[in-house]
Amino acid sequence: MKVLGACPLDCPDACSWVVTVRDGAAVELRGNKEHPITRGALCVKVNRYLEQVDSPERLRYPLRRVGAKGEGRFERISWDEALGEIAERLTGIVDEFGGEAIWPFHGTGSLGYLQGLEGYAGRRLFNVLGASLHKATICSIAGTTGLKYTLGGSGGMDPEDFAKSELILLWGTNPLTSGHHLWKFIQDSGAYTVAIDPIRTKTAERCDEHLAPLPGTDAALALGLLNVIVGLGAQDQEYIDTHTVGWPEFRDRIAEFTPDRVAEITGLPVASIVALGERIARTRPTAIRASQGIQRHAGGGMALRVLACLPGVTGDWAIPGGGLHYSTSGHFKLDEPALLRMDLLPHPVRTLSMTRLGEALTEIDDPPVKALFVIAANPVGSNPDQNRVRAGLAREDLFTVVLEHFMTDTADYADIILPATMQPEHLDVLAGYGHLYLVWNDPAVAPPGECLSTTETFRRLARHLGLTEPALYDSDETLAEQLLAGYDTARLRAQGFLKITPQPVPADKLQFLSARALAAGHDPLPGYTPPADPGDGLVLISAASHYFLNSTFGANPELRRRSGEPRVTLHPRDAAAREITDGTPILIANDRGSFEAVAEVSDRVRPGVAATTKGRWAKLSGGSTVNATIAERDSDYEGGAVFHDNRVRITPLRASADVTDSAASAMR
Ligand SMILES: Nc1nc2c(c(=O)[nH]1)N[C@H]1C(S)=C(S)[C@@H](COP(=O)(O)OP(=O)(O)OC[C@H]3O[C@@H](n4cnc5c(=O)[nH]c(N)nc54)[C@H](O)[C@@H]3O)O[C@H]1N2
Ligand SMILES: Nc1nc2c(c(=O)[nH]1)N[C@H]1C(S)=C(S)[C@@H](COP(=O)(O)OP(=O)(O)OC[C@H]3O[C@@H](n4cnc5c(=O)[nH]c(N)nc54)[C@H](O)[C@@H]3O)O[C@H]1N2
Ligand code: SF4
Ligand SMILES: [Mo]
Repeated sequence: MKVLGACPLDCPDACSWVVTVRDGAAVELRGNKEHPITRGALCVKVNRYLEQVDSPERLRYPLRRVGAKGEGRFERISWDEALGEIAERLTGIVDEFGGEAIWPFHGTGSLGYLQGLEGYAGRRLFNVLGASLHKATICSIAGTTGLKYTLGGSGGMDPEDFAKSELILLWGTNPLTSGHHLWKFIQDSGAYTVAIDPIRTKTAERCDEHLAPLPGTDAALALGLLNVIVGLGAQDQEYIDTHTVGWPEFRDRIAEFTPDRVAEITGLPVASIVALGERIARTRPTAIRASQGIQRHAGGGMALRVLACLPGVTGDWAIPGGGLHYSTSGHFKLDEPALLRMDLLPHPVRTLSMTRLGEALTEIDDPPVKALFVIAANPVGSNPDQNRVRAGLAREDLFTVVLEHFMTDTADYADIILPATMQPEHLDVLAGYGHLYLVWNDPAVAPPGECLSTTETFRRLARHLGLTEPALYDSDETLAEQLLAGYDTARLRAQGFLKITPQPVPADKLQFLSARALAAGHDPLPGYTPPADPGDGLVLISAASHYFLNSTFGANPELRRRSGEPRVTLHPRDAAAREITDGTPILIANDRGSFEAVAEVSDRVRPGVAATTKGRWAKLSGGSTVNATIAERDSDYEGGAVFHDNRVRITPLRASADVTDSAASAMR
């Protein structure tokens, strides 16, 4: 038997897949050949998904903590005991502190609307309890907000149109690692390709040209390119006059960013800036692919605003194969209100920012967070400020429930662990963020042990709480129907995918001058916001690993073997200055924390920059990871994370005993 499903992971490609079931077991998982983006191929990670499903390490039964928080010692209990205890604790907390003392902390482990998606799973129940709202600030919010200021929406180009481009700028994005299906469209185009990335990534290696600016300076670079374009008189005046707002003001801003000034800010040669500006000026259509990595900086939202203005000046927004693709999420108009049922809230409640978990758990007192539900997230591994997150999770008075597949660094801190189903075992619906297709996932096999879907877990918890609201008991099919009102659900289910009609881009006139930005307290004009880590040392970028998906797969034996030990790459000049050679064990530290790795000395990174990858498990990497060095600081718009705006001191490990001491004392 073959069952259609979809990859649930936080990846733009939202692949459609086919599960082959024999004797009740999933024996094969393949990319769906019919899906126009998946085209039969998954990826190096998800080719091993069934290994994860069948893993001996998989959590199969509810567990109760018997050791200290963080120690990871648990005993098996029944679902009735687990849910009974949770109901009792929640009731006590709501009575004493109010519902807002509960924080449903959602990660991106699954992007399924029913089983995982940030802020969705279980929200109806949390609404009835009056729990705090979760703001998903960890990934893409700054860029999305910047795009909304400029474009009115954040949807952007249809990625399939990249096949029609003549010039493609891969700007702060590494598709061959973090969403490789776009690459086929880039290849089909035959376009001239330029990678703009402080690191010579797998993608940059395959491009015709690579520019390596200093991190966090992209807005200045884009303004410099526009300076060249406008200097040549190559702006599309007709597009500007009919489709944009605020050109005279923006033109003045552009004039401030001469190639000389931009060269100084970005660390790029003047000639490279001028040459690329000239190339853009003469090439239609030009497409920009920027993704989330580029906006993990103090000025990340501003960077996306400026990037979206570029095709507004050249007129590319009006040409198929031209424009900007960041995330297609904004094109999907599903009936989210029907799914979320915010009307069930008894009164307005506060919102807590995902990236400020450490602060919230250790400082907030109005009311304090007393119950934390961790749903498809691994904040010890993936959040900023690992040490502060650990300190918060270690609080004896905090009641932590973790819904998981594996015993992660975060699950070690749980009071109760609830075993969750994996994708071939439950029903779900997803929307791609790197294409315009809805994808459907039917359950193919029965879950192992006593694993339950997130939806069923919350239906049962509602019963244990004695709640009578009928919406808390809707079946998965009903939830999907409510979400997909107006769509042909039968067709979606039968074929596994369905292309949606995109929203117009820009939604109305493109706002060079943004009244919305001004109203939110920001510069109404796009500009350049410099990096903000006040520390010294190299800028450490921790981008997507080829072998892990955030911290998912971080314990898969084969993928760990292939990724090797934790490495930090330094430019030969920066390495020599620190007496570091290739293979030297090093300590990477700042005032927030430290971790250990092996040095890789290579000109793949530009001087002043160091590179590593995200997704390691702390307990499999000597106790801490790069996230111990990252600040819980907000970027410019809406509290976005600043993972790549991170300065660190790097020293050879043997000579750094004193540094370790000072890092440890900084942590205390
Ligand atoms: N250093 C550094 N850190 C980063 C980033 C960075 O660039 N650099 N990027 C950040 C980004 S972009 C993101 S999106 C965040 C992601 O951070 P998180 O949302 O914490 O993602 P993961 O670390 O993958 O953890 C997801 C967990 O969900 C579990 N899971 C998967 N599916 C399900 C399910 O259906 N049900 C349940 N209950 N659990 C499930 C997985 O087993 C996994 O442990 O990480 C951020 N962390
Ligand atoms: N294999 C794999 N795929 C993934 C993920 C994963 O962990 N592993 N994570 C998924 C998730 S959650 C997300 S959000 C997406 C994110 O995917 P991407 O947007 O690709 O995110 P990153 O890998 O963080 O950054 C992309 C590139 O931006 C570069 N970069 C960093 N700072 C700057 C800068 O200031 N300027 C410029 N020009 N470039 C910069 C980095 O060096 C990196 O090569 O990928 C998804 N896909
Ligand atoms: S992680 Fe991305 S590329 Fe890999 S199977 Fe999932 S959606 Fe496809
Ligand atoms: Mo993300």
